[in-house]
Amino acid sequence: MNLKEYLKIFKISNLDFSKSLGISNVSLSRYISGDRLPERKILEKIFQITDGLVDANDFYLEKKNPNLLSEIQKQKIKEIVNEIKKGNRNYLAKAITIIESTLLSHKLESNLLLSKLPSNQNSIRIGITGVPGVGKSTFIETFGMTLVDLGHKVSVLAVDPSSNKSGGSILGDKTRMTKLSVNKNAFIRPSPSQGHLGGVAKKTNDSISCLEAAGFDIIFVETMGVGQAETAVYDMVDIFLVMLLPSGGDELQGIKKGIIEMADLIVVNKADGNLKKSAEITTSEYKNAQTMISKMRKDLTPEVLMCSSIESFGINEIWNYIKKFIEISRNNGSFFENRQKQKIKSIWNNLNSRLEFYIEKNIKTKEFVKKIIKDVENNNLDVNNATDIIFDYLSNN
Ligand SMILES: Nc1nc2c(ncn2[C@@H]2O[C@H](COP(=O)(O)OP(=O)(O)OP(=O)(O)O)[C@@H](O)[C@H]2O)c(=O)[nH]1
Ligand SMILES: [Mg+2]
Repeated sequence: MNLKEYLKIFKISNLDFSKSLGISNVSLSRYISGDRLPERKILEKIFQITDGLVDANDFYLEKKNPNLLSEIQKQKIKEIVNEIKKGNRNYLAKAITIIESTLLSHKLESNLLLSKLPSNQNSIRIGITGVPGVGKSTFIETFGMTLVDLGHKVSVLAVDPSSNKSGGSILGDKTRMTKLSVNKNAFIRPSPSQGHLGGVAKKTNDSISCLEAAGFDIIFVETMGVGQAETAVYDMVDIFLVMLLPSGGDELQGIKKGIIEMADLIVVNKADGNLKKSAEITTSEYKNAQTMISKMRKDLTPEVLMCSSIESFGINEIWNYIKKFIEISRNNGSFFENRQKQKIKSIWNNLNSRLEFYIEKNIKTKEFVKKIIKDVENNNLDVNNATDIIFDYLSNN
């Protein structure tokens, strides 16, 4: 990190910093502006005082630092931020495209953009999971339209890293959300289909920030009840809804173990026609089982409700429960506490996924690492020693 950034982030004045270095404020300004390079002793001191965050490279490489945005780029981001705040959908789409891009220049733009967006604590983030075909998209269409009619601005995102169809699974879902997808108070975005779950989750989290800054107060995040995406979605929403088919237990339905325990709300869908009776039975079975379920972040016992997304039955009860859940958690503070925790958690999640990427690109490709792997394959080196050698290299790098 360069020194200027360091002082800004840690809110240290130039004067105070120059004093701790034992140099004049003028000398420090010259180092910061790049007019002069600090001598070795000063570099070492800076390294120590900043806990290694500012090192010699940050001075020598400063002049050709690619990590800087041009004035034109900064201006562009400023314009996007302003337009997003006005609720401009085209700019919102532009912003999300930048967030989802893998180009380095876009990454820098995206960081600047996200740092300028106002946070919005008035929104409700609703996660929805359930096996393919349970009716998540149809439910979001019906429920979403009800909310739009009540004056809300509704957005729909998806986390589906397994999908490599262009545009992700929601593209197909747009045909399930025919009314919502053309409504000016709704915004539907397919899952970023490239990359690992960690990357997709980060992009979804960042998109949520854009949508909230644009005034969307209801954010649906849909994911399939298979794979690992549920936990990622659970960690980005205020309330987590698990949708079930009107027959059989969760194992029979193919719902992964542990998902039911995460639910703040269970909804048995398709309670219509000749499925209604089984929906009632499934609902009461789950209601009875609820007493056994551990509460993860709840002030309410998770509710089990029944609905038909096609006939719009049960939708109001679901909305009332969500409102009650959010109101209680806002009043007792757990809503805000949860969002704070989620923010911190995303730092570690983002770091993990960046580290994974770094190992893939910069470590596995090193000749000496390849040699170590060969040695392990030939039984000349054991796994623990190999791991230690590579980790030592990684942590000293
Ligand atoms: N009878 C009945 N059918 C429904 C209901 N909701 C959805 N369906 C049907 O169930 C099928 C799957 O619906 P989707 O909304 O695409 O399900 P999904 O959970 O989003 O599926 P994926 O996105 O593939 O995971 C469609 O044929 C819907 O018409 C309902 O309330 N009643
Ligand atoms: Mg769907």
